[in-house]
Amino acid sequence: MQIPNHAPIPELFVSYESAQKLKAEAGDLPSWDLSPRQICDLELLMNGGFHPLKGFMTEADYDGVVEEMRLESGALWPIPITLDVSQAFADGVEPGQDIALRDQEGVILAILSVTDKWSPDKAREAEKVFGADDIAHPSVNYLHNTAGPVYLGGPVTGIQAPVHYDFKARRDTPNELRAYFRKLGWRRVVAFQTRNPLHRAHQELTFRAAREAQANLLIHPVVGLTKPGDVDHFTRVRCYEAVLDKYPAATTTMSLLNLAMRMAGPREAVWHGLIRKNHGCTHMIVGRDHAGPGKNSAGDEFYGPYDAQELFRTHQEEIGIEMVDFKQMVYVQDRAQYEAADEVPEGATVLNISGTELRRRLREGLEIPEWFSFPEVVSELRRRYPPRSQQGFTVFFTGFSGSGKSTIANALLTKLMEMGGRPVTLLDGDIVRKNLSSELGFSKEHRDLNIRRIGFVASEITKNGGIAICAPIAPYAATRRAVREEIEQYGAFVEVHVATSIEECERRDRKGLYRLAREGKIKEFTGISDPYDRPEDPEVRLDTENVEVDHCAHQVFLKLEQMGLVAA
Ligand code: PPS
Repeated sequence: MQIPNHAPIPELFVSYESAQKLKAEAGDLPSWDLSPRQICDLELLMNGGFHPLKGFMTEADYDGVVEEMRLESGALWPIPITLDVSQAFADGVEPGQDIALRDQEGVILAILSVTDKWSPDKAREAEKVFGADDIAHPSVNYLHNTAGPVYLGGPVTGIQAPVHYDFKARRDTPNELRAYFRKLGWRRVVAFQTRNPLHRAHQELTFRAAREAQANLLIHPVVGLTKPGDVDHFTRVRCYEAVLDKYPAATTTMSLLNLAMRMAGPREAVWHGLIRKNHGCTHMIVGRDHAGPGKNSAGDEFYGPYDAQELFRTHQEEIGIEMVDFKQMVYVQDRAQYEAADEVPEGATVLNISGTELRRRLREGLEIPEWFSFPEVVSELRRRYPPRSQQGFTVFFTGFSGSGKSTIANALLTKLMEMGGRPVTLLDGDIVRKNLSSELGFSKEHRDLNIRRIGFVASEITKNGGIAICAPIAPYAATRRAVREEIEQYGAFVEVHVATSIEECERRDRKGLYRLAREGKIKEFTGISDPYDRPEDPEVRLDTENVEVDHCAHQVFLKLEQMGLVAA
């Protein structure tokens, strides 16, 4: 049943006194530590954002939703809201039992009275809900590779909402937004769902949508989980705040929605509509490719560009919210203004900058024109995505003991320090073993741990805009790959293979260790009695025999220049 916008939406919280009592009792219950996605889902279940759901879905609700977008009651609901758990946890829980749901710090947020426990057919869920059992779809990937194998369902009793430390004043429950609209006398409100920074085209289209619907505007960005690789919400919120000033006074507001998106295109649009209805909106903008997940593994789009609008239109009445379908806005150069793509006069010059092109310009520090975005937004994005020559990165030397890693790494360190600009740290094998890994030996397990520690420190340095130079032996390819993946989330990873042969290292034997290894006095010695996986595709491979150290360091420096990591 739809709740009229002037009335409050039912929440799942109990009174403060009951919550205190429940909290004390819940200490004895089996407890499940919620994943970040489950915390988002639970928050919207408890605060009424997912009304009419009263808990995590039962098997009957789930089947109905997967097959025909309907709960057992017949109500429209397109996305499964399920509590996935591990097999081990599920084995210890039976229907009829209560479990405590905790956040990642262990705070009890709710009690789930388990009525259903089942192992879902994930391939069917993927096909029906997301349109294909293809892990190129982020939610299908999540379903198969992150979600647990068993679902628990049943009603939820809310004890307390998840705590947020960021942008508190910008977060509103459905009832808080309903009350706000009532207080301001906003009877018609058009919601704009977004997971991206707003540029001029978005401002133009939202403003027009509000005018067309004769409504006030709610910018309602998602700050829960969005598509992997999106601009982080801290940056986005600062950008949104800058754009808010561009709307006529008192027409527009912004509120942050802690939703975990599923990128389910058409079904997601319907879901967003139901959620916005619960938040007291009367209209919602659905644009081209709403909540699109990108391309499938064959390189084609998962959904047609207007599938979301079509499905929304079919169910509009039941959702209880009117769709404002939106045409793409483009900049018409001759008229120096934005216009709907389908209204542009023939022959006019139209300008556009795609998301990929914007990222390229940010990366390379190129101009982003005024017609495209607001200077405040561009400067926030530039702060977050400085050009490569100002970003952090890691140079990771690998090679046998005595291959020359430390000497070349030191020479590179000096060159980079001489240049200045960014802090540089050298994590040399020996130094790390003294300071970070003094308790470790040279078993495979200990070497892995050692390299992972180096990787962690290097990733933190890289994330914070510094340069990390690492110089361990790092003999195992799999561990080097893991470190690369960790660091590449934040900046470049430059693998340098110091390819001095084992024969040459042994001939040099600068520390006398090879002789001891040959005599069996040092065990598990790399290259003698322990393996070394030769890097297959390093960014740089150095031949050190008959070559000056300085020349080797220079080769690495040239590579850094070529990659745009140091200014030419
Ligand atoms: S690893 O495998 O990456 O964890 O090794 P690393 O931390 O770089 O440490 C290598 C230095 O330790 C000395 N050493 C040994 N190396 C290889 N195998 C064994 N068993 C061993 N025992 C001691 C050696 O001096 C290495 O220093 P470098 O600077 O590489 O010559």
